[in-house]
Amino acid sequence: MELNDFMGSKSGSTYDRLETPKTRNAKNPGGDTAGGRCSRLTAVCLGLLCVLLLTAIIVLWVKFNHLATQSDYLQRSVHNLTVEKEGLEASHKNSVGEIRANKNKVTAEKDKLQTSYNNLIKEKDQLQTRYNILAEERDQLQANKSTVTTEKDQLQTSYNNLIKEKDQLQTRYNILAEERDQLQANMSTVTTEKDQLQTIYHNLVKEKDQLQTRYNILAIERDQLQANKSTVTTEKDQLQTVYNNLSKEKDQLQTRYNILAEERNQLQTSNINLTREVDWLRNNNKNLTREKDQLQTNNNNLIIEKEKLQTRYNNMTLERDTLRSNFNNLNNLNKQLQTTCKSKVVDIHVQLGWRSFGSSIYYLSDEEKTWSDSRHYCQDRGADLIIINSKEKQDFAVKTVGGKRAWIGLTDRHTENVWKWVDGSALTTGYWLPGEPNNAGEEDCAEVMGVVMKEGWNDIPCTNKNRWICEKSITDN
Ligand SMILES: [Ca+2]
Ligand SMILES: [Ca+2]
Repeated sequence: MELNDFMGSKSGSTYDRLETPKTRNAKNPGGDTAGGRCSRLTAVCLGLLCVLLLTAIIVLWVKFNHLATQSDYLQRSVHNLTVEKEGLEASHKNSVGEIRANKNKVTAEKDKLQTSYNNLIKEKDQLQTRYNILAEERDQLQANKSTVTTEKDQLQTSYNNLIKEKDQLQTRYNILAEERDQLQANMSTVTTEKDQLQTIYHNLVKEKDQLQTRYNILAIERDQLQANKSTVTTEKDQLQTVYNNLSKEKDQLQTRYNILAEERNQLQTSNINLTREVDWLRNNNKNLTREKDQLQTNNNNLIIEKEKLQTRYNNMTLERDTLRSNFNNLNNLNKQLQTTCKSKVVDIHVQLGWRSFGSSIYYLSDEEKTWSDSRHYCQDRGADLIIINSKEKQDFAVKTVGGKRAWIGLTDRHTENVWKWVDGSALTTGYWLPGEPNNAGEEDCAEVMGVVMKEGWNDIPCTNKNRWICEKSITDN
């Protein structure tokens, strides 16, 4: 109604304001064209304005309704909150009342507890006192307990000993019981035997009486027999003498019989052997006769051959004597040539720097080579490194190197510490310097030193370079 009023009032006024020009235009058609156009434009603008206003009014109406709804909701909420506040206030009042009531109860209980606490303090003091008393009693009891424990241990020991003694006594008792049982068994046996013996005794007494009677009879018979015995004894002695004589004769005869039997057996054996020998000799005789005939034939042939050989032997003896004479002449010539040749060889080598000593010549090099190269040098000249196998040769070598040093033909390169000469012979006597050979750094070749106070041998590495001494035997050439 308000909106309609509003629209009606608005429309009416606007219409009034628009009515005038239209009316004016209607009143003046075709009079003023520009004024009509202006009026229409104004009317359109007013229409648009009205539409805008209407739209704004609708939006505001919608918002108003929304706000009214929210306001109702808020009012209901406020109402609910008010109700709740009142409920809470009532609850608060009730709670305060309860709390106050509880506080009074708690205060009363606190008083009771205080009273109880005081009572408990008193009881605690009493208990403390009683506890102290009990502690003292406990200590006393503890002391008593240790005493009792000691006594208990002693009693336990005594008890154990008694147990052992009891066991021993039990064992002895068992043994004694067994012995007693055996003795009882023996006693019953002995009693039985005693009864038997009693019976036997009575029987024996009877027999003794019978025997006494028989003994008397026998005594009489014995006297008679005693008389007979002396007679028989005399006869027995005579017969014994005869028997002894006969026994001796029998033994002699037996001995002679045995000797004769042995002789007979020997003769029989000899007879058999002789028979065999006779047969064997007969056979041999036949064979020998045949062989003798053959030998006789052979002997005749041999005599003929011997005569032939004797002739040849005589001829050959003559030839041998001639050849021997020729051989001696040639041998002497050979020795002269050898001597001449050796002296020539020595002369030639001496001219080349070699030195003569004994049956060999020696060469001391001026240059230096390894042990192997030095040896090759010597071998290329029909010689080898020097072999020092005597004191004279050692002195000669020392004198030859004269204050220097040189390789000799001694090495242990094949087996460590087994020194051998270049001809393969083993070292027997060495002239080593003190402390040598020491193989200090694989030293396998020997050198001779002629330095004063150091005249002897030393082992050094074979690859060292050194002078050397060649040795060449004159008798080999
Ligand atoms: Ca060595
Ligand atoms: Ca050495």
